[in-house]
Amino acid sequence: MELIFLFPLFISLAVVSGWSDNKVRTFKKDFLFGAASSAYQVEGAWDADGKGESIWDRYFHSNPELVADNSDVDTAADSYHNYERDVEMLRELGVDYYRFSIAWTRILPTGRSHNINEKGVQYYNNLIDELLKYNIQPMVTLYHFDLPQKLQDLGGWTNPLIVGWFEDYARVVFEKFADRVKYWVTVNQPSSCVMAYGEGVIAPGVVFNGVGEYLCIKNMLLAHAAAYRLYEKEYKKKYKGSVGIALELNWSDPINNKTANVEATDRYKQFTLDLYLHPIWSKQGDFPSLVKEVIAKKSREQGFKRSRLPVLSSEEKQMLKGSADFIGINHYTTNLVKPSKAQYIVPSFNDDVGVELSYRKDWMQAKSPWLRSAPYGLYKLCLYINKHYDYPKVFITEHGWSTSQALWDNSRVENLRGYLKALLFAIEDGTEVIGYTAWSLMDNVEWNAGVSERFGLYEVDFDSKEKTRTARLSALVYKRIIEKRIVESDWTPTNLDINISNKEGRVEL
Ligand code: PNW
Repeated sequence: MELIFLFPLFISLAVVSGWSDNKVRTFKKDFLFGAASSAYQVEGAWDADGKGESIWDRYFHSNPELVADNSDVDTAADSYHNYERDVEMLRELGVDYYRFSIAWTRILPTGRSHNINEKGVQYYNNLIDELLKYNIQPMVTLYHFDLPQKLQDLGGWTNPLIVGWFEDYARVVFEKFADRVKYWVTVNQPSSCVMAYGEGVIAPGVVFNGVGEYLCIKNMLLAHAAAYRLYEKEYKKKYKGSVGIALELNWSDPINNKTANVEATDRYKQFTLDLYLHPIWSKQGDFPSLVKEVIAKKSREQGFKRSRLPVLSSEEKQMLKGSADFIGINHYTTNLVKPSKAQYIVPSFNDDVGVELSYRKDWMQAKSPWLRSAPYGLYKLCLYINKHYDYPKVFITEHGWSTSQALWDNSRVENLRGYLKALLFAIEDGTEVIGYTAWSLMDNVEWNAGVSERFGLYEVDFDSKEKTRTARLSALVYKRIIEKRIVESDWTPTNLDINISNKEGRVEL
């Protein structure tokens, strides 16, 4: 692998990881700290109390061998029965909010809104009320990968009618919970469309490279906008909440300064960042022109009569533009980029982007093969967003690190500290960050990886009937950061005992 580096990359590494000055940077009092999970990954109880089947239920039940470690994904961390303990953990950490998602099929078993499952509604009422009892704000994600199977039977995210189905679902959720929920995330990571409807390597496993993913992306963005507009029109005045979308926004740099690598990196950014940001936050709206041109040209050369990237009508562009109160940033890692040789399936998203990714060998490696620690990437991502989209409000809706099961998770602590320091630099340089969300509150079903890659601040003993949760070192360090509002480089507790955090200094929202 080529590892010759760009001069600017060196500079930014020095600025962000060198921390050459001795200035102590603090998180202001009103900066929010939280932790996250998602329904499928923690709840279990996949068919309890009238819950309908989701695409992940179907996907794993029909192909059990796809769960890498053969773990019990149907039970997961059993948060359906353990939500009180989950809230207790949040109180131990002293966080301001909990980001969790609603399982569409728990509330609407068939996906359609004519049939509401009140027991499912009750579960989320219980969770929300338990959080609020302790002054922890709920941040609710409407959709985190678990589509009702019934809707998948009609094409799922590739069917444009899903925009309406999602709006109807959002209305039910807002009617039931908007009186108590002030932070909303419509959809999590439309970039997952590539694996879900292009490569078919996650649920629903539709292999339709180069076509399916773009239909999914368009419809998911429009579904987001429909939910945003609904809230704006019918709930915002009364409840004054904010609504955003969570995007997977990782950083990338050219592997070296050769023009071809710089160009490839620009293209990669447009396909992985601007594809989602541009329709919502740019003045012009629409998909980025480079993305439109590349896909249109390739489609023509491949014999298609029209571009594989569907167009956005002027009405759709209008609906999307400005349809968010904040950018939810899910940031995990950084990649180095060079152009690819002809090596991908034609047509496919990867062939359209046309790059090959690598990384620096000295970037710490997580348990997940795709995940390496390069904190400067978060800093540079924030600056990129500020430059291109004029200093929008951002919420770090996810950032995290995977390890083995161990409780003394020193690598997670190092990763957490590094990224929070980078975030403090980004804030100092003008980024408007509302809050930071650690992924994840607890170990959970890491999709196809089962429970073999642990992301939790709390370990979950999946072999125990109770799914016992135990604080890791990172939980204590995170708690301390939240209390002190600074990132110390060397604090280590002598043991892993953790108590309910006292709420002094906690902001009233
Ligand atoms: C997120 N990447 O997915 C999801 O929102 C979570 O459900 C998931 O558990 C978590 O991150 C950890 O994987 C991502 O390749 C998957 O950079 C892959 C990437 C980023 C986010």
